[in-house]
Amino acid sequence: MSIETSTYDVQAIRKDFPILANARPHAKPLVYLDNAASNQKPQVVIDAIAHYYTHQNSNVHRGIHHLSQVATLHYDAVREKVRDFFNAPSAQEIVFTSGNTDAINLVAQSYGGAFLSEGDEVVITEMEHHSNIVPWQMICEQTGAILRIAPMNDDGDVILEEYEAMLSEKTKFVGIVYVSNALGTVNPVKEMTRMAHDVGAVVLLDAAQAAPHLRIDVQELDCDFLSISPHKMCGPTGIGALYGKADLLDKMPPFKGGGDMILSVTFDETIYNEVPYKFEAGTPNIAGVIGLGAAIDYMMNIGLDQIEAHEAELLAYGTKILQQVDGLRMIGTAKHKAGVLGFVLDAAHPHDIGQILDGEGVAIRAGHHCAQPVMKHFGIPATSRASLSLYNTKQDLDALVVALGNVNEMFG
Ligand code: 7TS
Repeated sequence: MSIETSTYDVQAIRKDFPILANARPHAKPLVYLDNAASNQKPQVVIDAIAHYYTHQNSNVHRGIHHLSQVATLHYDAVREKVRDFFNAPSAQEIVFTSGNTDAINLVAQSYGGAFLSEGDEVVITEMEHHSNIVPWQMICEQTGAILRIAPMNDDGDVILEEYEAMLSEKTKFVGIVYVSNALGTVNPVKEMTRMAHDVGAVVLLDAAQAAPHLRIDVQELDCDFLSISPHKMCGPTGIGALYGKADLLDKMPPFKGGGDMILSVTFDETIYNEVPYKFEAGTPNIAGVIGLGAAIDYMMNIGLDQIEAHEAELLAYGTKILQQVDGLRMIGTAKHKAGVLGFVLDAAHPHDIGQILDGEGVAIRAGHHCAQPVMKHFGIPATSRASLSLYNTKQDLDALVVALGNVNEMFG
């Protein structure tokens, strides 16, 4: 790969992703626009995982033998990479989980279970992914806390005045999606966090769709927790990472019990390990962590600002050319968006669109995108969604528009 500082060499980047050339769905070149669901992996990530299993495989934090020490060294080194990626103050504030969903459940059950009580309020927005809704419904049911929903307008922007008015001394927790997976809205999370802090609430940012596209600085945002979904950022599946402020993680009880999360166990008493190990019970996904480390290196080598600029250009281009398709209506028209082009077409149902596009090698997602309240807001069962990654090109979006023209012809 040769990335010059002044130009973004997307063709060189594409060569890093073997699947982009290898996969030929229905004997067509692959146009992969389902990156919000999961994006593709560069060879360096695939190699890092293979290298780990070929040369370093062993369990971590328990062996005095050479391989276990090597595996532990590489595993813990990734914590430092994630710290750097988030600009977190300390690597101890990074907890590895099995995914973004697992990270949110950890916070809801551990923090919520310990610190929410009857009558307390938890505020989330109308545009959350189900994984930042259901864990809060569950913990509210368990504790008697009340879940409140900050509404959005028809562009897909949170109505900030209503959000602010909803916050009070009763608000103990606020969960906000940083970038909506269904709409692409980039929420003003720094301002929303400040508003929540003004009433003493603790804030979690769901950055599953932000981390692939935007530079994240947890110190600047001042959020209390932030979760990511590495398989949407060139990393493997089955691994997640949670940032949490040290003082909060310290006072939270463990989420899961088992090996590695303890200092000592007797039948009378168990003393828990320090953070972050207190939250990492059992043998972790070591290969997944190694792959995440390689993915972060890969993205940082290209440059997070360069990725953001490239994708912003694609998003503007895609928005412009999609609007030229007959009968197409964008769902999600916020001013500040990232990565996502959601739409409906008069002529056909999203599932039919998805299927016809698939026949032409164009992979998009059709459905409710695990954000059913968003669909309800717009009074539709589903949308079609094209979502971007750092290797996409204007040609990919041109292919999408040509394929949508074919849908219109078939159904028109
Ligand atoms: N939060 C947001 C904003 C998401 O987009 C997703 C996954 C999750 C949480 C859950 O992450 P996971 O990695 O634990 O599953 N979003 C999508 C999507 O848009 N299409 O498939 C998965």
